[in-house]
Amino acid sequence: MPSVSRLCVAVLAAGLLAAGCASSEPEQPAASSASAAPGAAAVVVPVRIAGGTVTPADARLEARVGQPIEIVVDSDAADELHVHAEPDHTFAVTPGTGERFRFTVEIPGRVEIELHHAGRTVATLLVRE
Ligand SMILES: [Cu+2]
Repeated sequence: MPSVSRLCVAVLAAGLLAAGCASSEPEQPAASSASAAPGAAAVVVPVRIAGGTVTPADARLEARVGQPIEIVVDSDAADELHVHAEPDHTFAVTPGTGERFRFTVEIPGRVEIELHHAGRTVATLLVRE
């Protein structure tokens, strides 16, 4: 959705990364403890786009700073995944099954994962130190 993309750019330009495209809630400080060990198991987020329906819808997930996060996409349409981390990540989704996108988050906080063409928030990660 172009208007969402533009809003997103505006939000990014304003430096309000943790607030996401569609939300202005204050960021919650994360409780501090040990960081994820190198080689920690990935948080896997299965995403499905079929006939214009996206699942999941804003799933709530937790991860550690530095822990790999892997989004596995089955889709019948092209889209754009946007991860609202600092720095943010944008991945091009192409139609197909088992497409994998992997990233890590280095700054604790709330990270929204959005599909910009579908205009949906797929998941929100709570990333702790
Ligand atoms: Cu976005």
